[in-house]
This record gives sequence, C-alpha cells and structure tokens, in this order.
Amino acid sequence: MKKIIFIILSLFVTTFLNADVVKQNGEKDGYKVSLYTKNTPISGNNEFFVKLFQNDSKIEDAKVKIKVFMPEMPGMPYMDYKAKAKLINGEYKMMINFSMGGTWQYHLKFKTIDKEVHTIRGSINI
Ligand SMILES: [Cu+2]
Repeated sequence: MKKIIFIILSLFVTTFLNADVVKQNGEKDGYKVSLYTKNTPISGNNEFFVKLFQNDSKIEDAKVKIKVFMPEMPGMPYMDYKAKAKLINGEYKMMINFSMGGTWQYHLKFKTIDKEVHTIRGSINI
C-alpha cells in the first residue's frame, strides 16, 4: 500500500514539474519583456501575464495588448484573438482565448509613457 502511494506521489510530482507553463523573455528598445502563464495553456480561456522592466526597474504605466493568430490553413480559416491587459498587483494580466490547439503566433504590443509603441513577436504552442 505504501509503495502504491509513493508511486502515485512520484507521478504527481513529475507531472507537476513538467507542467508546460509559458515563460518567454525578450528585449525590445531597451525594455525587458517577460510573457508568462501560471498554468499550462489550453485551448479555451487562459490567463497570460506580462512584466516590463527598463534598467531593472519595473514599468507599471504602459499600455499592454496582444493579438494571437493562426494563419489560414487547408480547410481552416484565419483565426485571431485580441486582448488588452490590466495591471493587477504589478503584473499586466490578460485573458486569451485560443479557439483550437496548435501553434499560435502573437504580436505583443506595449505603449510606454513617451507614446512609443513597441512590438514583440513570437509563438505559443497549445
Ligand atoms: Cu488552425
């Protein structure tokens, strides 16, 4: 019995450690940008978070938004989803709906106080 519990616990811990959260760090125009999730992204609704830094200090007065999209494919139209972030407890938080699994491209835009718009491009696998 103890052995079985141990095996179940090991499986649980392994699964937990391998959970595929998103963590993508980039740099643009002197800003450090971190895009991440706290859970494995799924097809459907997901919370995404962004943190911005300039010279190691956190930027909390930017406007952050994202567009995720999947190009047209045989038998499938172009799909996209747009979201605006809200700053909550020092993190820009947004809800993204992926209408299906697969590779989604994104354009993450942030507008800083100087009215400059900066764009980060990348992709996320669902
Ligand atoms: Cu698709």
